[in-house]
Formats: sequence, structure tokens, C-alpha cells
Amino acid sequence: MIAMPTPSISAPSVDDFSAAILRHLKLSLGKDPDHASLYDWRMSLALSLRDYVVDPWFDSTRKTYEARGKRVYYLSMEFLIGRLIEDVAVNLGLEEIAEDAITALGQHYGDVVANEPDAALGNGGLGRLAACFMDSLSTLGIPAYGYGIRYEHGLFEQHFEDGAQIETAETWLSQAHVWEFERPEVAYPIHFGGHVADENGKTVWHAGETVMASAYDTPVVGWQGRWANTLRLWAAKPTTNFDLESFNRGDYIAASAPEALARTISRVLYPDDTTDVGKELRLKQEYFFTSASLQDLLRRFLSEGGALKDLSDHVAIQLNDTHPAIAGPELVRLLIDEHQFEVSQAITTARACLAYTNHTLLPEALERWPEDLFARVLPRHHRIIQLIEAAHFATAGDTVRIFEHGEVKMGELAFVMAHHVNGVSALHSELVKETVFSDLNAAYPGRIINQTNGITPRRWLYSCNRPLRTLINDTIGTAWPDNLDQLSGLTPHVDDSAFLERFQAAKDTNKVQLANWLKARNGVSIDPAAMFDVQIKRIHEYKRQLMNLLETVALWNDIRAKPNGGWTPRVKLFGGKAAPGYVVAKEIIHLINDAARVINADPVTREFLQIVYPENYNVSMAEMLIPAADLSEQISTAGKEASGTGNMKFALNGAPTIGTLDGANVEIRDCVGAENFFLFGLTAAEVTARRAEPDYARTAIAASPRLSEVLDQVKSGLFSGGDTDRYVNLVNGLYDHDYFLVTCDFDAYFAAQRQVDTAFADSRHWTRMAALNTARVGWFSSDRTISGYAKDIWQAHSLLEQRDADQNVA
Ligand code: NBG
Repeated sequence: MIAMPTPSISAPSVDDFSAAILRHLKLSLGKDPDHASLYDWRMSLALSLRDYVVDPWFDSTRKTYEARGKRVYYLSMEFLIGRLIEDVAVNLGLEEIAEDAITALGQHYGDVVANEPDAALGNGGLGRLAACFMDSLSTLGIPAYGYGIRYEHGLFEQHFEDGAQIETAETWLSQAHVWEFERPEVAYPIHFGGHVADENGKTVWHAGETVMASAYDTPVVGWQGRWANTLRLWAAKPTTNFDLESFNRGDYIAASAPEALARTISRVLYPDDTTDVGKELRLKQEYFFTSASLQDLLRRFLSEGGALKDLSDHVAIQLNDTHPAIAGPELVRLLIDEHQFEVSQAITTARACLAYTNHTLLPEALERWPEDLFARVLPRHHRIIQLIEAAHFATAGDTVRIFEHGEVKMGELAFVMAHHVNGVSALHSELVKETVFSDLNAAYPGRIINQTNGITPRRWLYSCNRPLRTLINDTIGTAWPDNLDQLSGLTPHVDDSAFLERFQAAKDTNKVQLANWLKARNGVSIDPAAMFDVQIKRIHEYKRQLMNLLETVALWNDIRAKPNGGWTPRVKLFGGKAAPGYVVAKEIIHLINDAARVINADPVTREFLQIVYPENYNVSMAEMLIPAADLSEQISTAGKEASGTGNMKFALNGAPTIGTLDGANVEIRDCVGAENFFLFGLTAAEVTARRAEPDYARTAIAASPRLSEVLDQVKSGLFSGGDTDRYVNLVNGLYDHDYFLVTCDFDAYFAAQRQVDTAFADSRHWTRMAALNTARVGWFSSDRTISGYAKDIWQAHSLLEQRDADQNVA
């Protein structure tokens, strides 16, 4: 365990910090306070905070170079960062000073902070996990670089038009991104296409097209500013900027063509969550950032005088899903083509550096590229993968192929080129062994391990839930944010009435705040005394937002039948985006909004039941919704949600879960206790068995009058203004191919919800249960997860003790 490190920055006074903000307003923004807009204030605040990040960042970089130890390289197509002002202020311990300074300058701190656009360089859990990991790597003082793409357009913005999802381009970079530093001198050529020739016994790649990958660095400061790593994002630029000859001829479009073509590569984030996209551009994006990152880390290693045969003593490369799986063949290519390695030596060296995290078992999400496309875009790598496959056959036999049915299978490639493969929850890791990679697991026993996901408590409790933070500080002291197991110190207090009252008061404060925000943003009024029942995540059939909605309609029916039945008032909150091409997911969104319109207008049920679906769910909205939630919906079909991380955030903020035995729910329930978790539904094994039964869905529907009624209502056009076509596919889909077993789990889910109603009505009991959730989920800190990766996969070490020793000497 790391000794308590000292904070590394000396905090300014409020006056000094106000002066710094005014200085930036004048010198960086060119404004005087009388004419400054919210944007100007926000930029000045961010720049003033950034000034305090630079020294710890330099210091960490210096320490890293001096230590010559292992560096971790986290390659991820997505980093779902959100806003940074509060994150940085909180980590630097400058939050109060920043707030006081802004207030003293006559501005509203909340408005200034909210002016920052979310950096939405990711789709969902996978991207947010990468952002939490960066926070933990810095907090733990492990030398690390995050590598990804600096997308010009992040995840699309979601709007509802008559209840249907409409997407528009996101434009976060239309304003300067203050946190980053452009590094024009750090640029690498990335080649595509062309052909491969054998020349003088050497294989030579004559590329057809080249773009430059240009670096932008964002410092990521950890807790108490004691360490800061770098997130390096690559932007694509042309090798030649601009064709002056065409321009002078008046052909302006041709003159800018090279630039436009190159820029396309880092233009947009693919808005797909767990589905594979077979697009050439996507393959180019993946190769683009992976190659740039590997060239960069090799350059760094060699510039320090390293010998490449020792590479794996100094370099640990983590592949976040298969998106950077091309790292295997690319590293082999660099070693062979540019550093004269033998094939087998190159493969061994590369494998010793590489590890791969699997994030899903959904077959459609395991990337495969048509072999002819792959060979056209990356002809040299196509050959190298043949060498890799041959080496794999030589050790493990040829039962598992990388090339199959005219495709290149990236999951198998990543597996074969990694020294460790990990799943992201205990259940998921077992299923990885038993299903998608069972043959490879047999061929390479011990290679698959588990690292259960985690979340950063700095953002997901300390910063987003101030009332609860204060209560925890008052109860157990202030050492918990980087030692989350200490939350267990709350346990003895859960039978203390004064503590429970304060716990509930904190929740109520958050609920009122959410209600006010919804009123201001959407004009919707919700009652903070009602239960806030929240499901926020990507919209996907396996996550079963549809089951939640159908249960809501069933409850509505029951309330209408018995309006004086003593119902527990509930607000069902939904949030999330559907991939633009995912038709069924978009139908589900439409149905939720349609049902909301009808149900919310019903005077008989209004005081008991409301549906609210704010558009454009993102990280910042999650930071509002999670602290205000009473109930966390984690209702995926068992075996399908690899882990989930939202489930951890809710439990940490004192919202018990209603959920299935899926992903990390299993471990959360083990921690919080079965009596503090509303479990229902089939297990993963039962799901598989049930699916094998003929007509399982029709049988389930026939056995459930409640579900039959709801499905008939949806089909009848009750929610779609009499339109009987709108949901015909959705409903018939449940009868004919209910792959995710909504119908089979429906009654159990409905029953579990009624247990929730009863439990919620006993408010003292409920608060105790909520408090126990907070007290018992300290294990889900991403600090614990990262420590596990560092120990079991990377063999990487914290340099914090070193840093502290040096500071004490100084
Ligand atoms: C997602 C899983 C989640 C998991 C996150 C982070 C993909 C491909 N997978 O269950 O669906 O929590 O990864 O591991 O986005």
C-alpha cells in the first residue's frame, strides 16, 4: 500500500486566484470584465486551473524519465471524458477557491462550469472506463500514456422529434479545447494501401497513400495533484497542406482535396456501441491511431538508449477491446521492417508487451474484416498476420484460425498476440473462457484472467455528490477518495437515526436539484418525494429498456384499476442514445416517449406515475441523475452485460439495484448483501436453456395475462395516436424472436418492482439499505482495478513513494 502522499501544489488565496482569472480574461481572452461572456469566464477559469496542472505534470514526466521503469500505454479508440473544470479543480484541491473566486467576480459558478462542452470521445461504458482508468493511473502515480483519436466530432447530439430520435453533429472543437497542448513537432507518417514487393530478400511495402498523425496532449492530473500523466490524442493531417498550383488555376476544391481526405480519418467518432461496423474508414482510424502510438512509444524508448530486445521490460501496452488489435502485426512490422528483427523474435517481443481486454461477448461486436478489404488497406499487415497465424499453428495447432471464411478475425488476432487477455467482471471472464475463446483458452491455459471494472470515486462521488461527500467527511474523515475501502467505516452508523436522517437529507437535496434542473431544461415538473427510478445507458435490446417500459405500462394499468390502492409514487427516468442505424433501439426510444405522453397526461395516475426521458444523455447528465437516484435499473439479459459500470456508480451514491445476475451486478450483490439488492430473473445458464425451448416467448406471454394486455395495448395504437403500424415489428419481434428474453423475465421483474414499492414505503429501512450500498462498494474503485492490472498484467509500479522521498529531501 502506498504511504499517504502529500498534496503537491500550494493553494493560492481566493484573491490571488481571482487575479489569475482576471489576468487570463485580459491577456488570453482579450476581454475586460464588463464585456466578458459566460464563455470568456469559463475559459479564463479553465486556463487559471490549467496553470496549476503544468508543474505536477512536468514533475511527473521528469520522474518517469529518471526512473526508467515500466510505462503503461493504454490504447483506446474512445475516451469519454465529459467536462474537466470540476474534475481538475477537485483533484487539485482548488474547488472552493475556484468557486469563491468566480463568485467574488460576480459570476455564478454552476453556470460557468456548465458552459464547458462535454468531451464526448466515446459511446458508453468502454470509453468512460478508459477515462476512469486515466484518473486512477495518475492518482496511483503509475507512469502512463493514454493514446486515442482527437475526433473533431464526438458522439452525436440526440434530439427528439415527436418522440423519435434525431441525430445532429456534435461540435466540441468549434471552440478551443483549453486543456490540450498542440505538439506540431510530434507527427508520424501513417501509410495505407499500395503493394508489397520482395526486393533483395526483403519485403518492402510501397504505400499508396500517407497521412500524418499529429499529437495533442492533455495532462491528466490525479488526486491531490500529486501526479499527472498524459493523454495523447492524434489528429490526422495531410502530408502536404495545400496544392497552390490548383488554387492558382482557380480549382479551389482540388486545392484543398488532400487536406479534406486526410482529415476525414479523425473527423468523427463512430456512433456504434456494441455492433461491428464494416467500414474501410473505421479500419483506417484503428490503424491510424495504433500505428502513431507505437511509433511514438518506440521513438521514446529508443531516444532513451533502450535496446529493443528489452522492450517488454519498459513497455506495457493495453488494448482496450479489439479496436487497436492491429497493434500486434504493426509492432511486428516495425520490428522486422525497420529494426531488422527475425520474424519469431519480433512476434515474441511484441507479445511480451501486449495485453488485450475483452469487453463483450456479443458476437456482432467481435470485429472481423473482409480479407480483401483488409489486404487492400493494409497489404503488409495482411502478410504479417499470415506469419502470426503460422506461428500460432506451430504452437497451438490449427483449430482456431485468424483467417476464416474470407475474414480476418480481430478477437483471435488480439488473443494470439497478447500475453494476457482479461474479461471485465468475474462472470464475464468465466464466460469468455467458456464461450467465445474456449478453444484458445484450452490452447493457451492461464492466459485469460479477470479484472473487474471500477469507477473513479473522485468524479463519481466526491465531485458529483457534494451533500453525500460532506456527510462522509463528517463521519469517517477525508482520506477515503483514494482509499475507497474506508467507506466501510460508515457501516456502524447505519443504525444511527441522526446519520440516516442526514443520509436521506443528502439524497433529497440531490433530488430537488435534479427536479429544478428538469423544470428549467424541459419544463417538466417531478415530485422529489416520489421514488426516482433510473435507467441510463446506451439503448440496446440486451439492456432491456423495453422490459422496463412494458412494466411501467403494466403498473399504470394496475393503478388505473385501483386508483386508491396506496401506490408508491414513482418517476421512471430514462436516458440514453441509440446507434443511428439500430432500428429496433430507435423504436424503443420512440415507444418510451409515446407512452410518456399518454401516461403523464392521465389525471387518474399522475400523482403516482410519471415517465421522464431527457434528451441527449451524456456524462454531465449522469453526474446529475446518479446522485439523485433512489433505484438503479440493471436489468440486462443474464450473460450479456460484460460488466456495467453505471451499476457501480448508483450503488456508490446510495441507490439500491433492481437487477439480474449479470456482469458486475453479481459482485455488487455479494458486497452489499442480498437483502440490499432486488434480484430477479433467469441466470446466464437458464437463459441458454430457455432459449433452446420451442416457442419460449409465446409460452411466456400466454402465461402472463399482465404482459399480454400490455402488448395488446401497444399494438392497438393506444400510445401511437391510433397508428397500429408503428410498433407492430417491435411487438411481433417479442412473440417471434425474443432473443433477449424480455417475455420470460417480465413477471419476475414486475414482482421484484412491487417488492421495491413496499421497501421504499418504509423510509427508514430504505435509507438504511441505501447507506449500506454506499458503505459496501468501496471495492469498485478504479484504483483497485488499476492496481490489479499493474500487478497481474503490466508489472508496473507506482512512482509516488519515489516522488515523496525526493520531496522530503528537497
Ligand atoms: C462494454 C460493456 C459493458 C462494460 C464496458 C466496460 C463495449 C464493447 N462493452 O458491460 O458492454 O461495462 O464495456 O468494460 O462497449
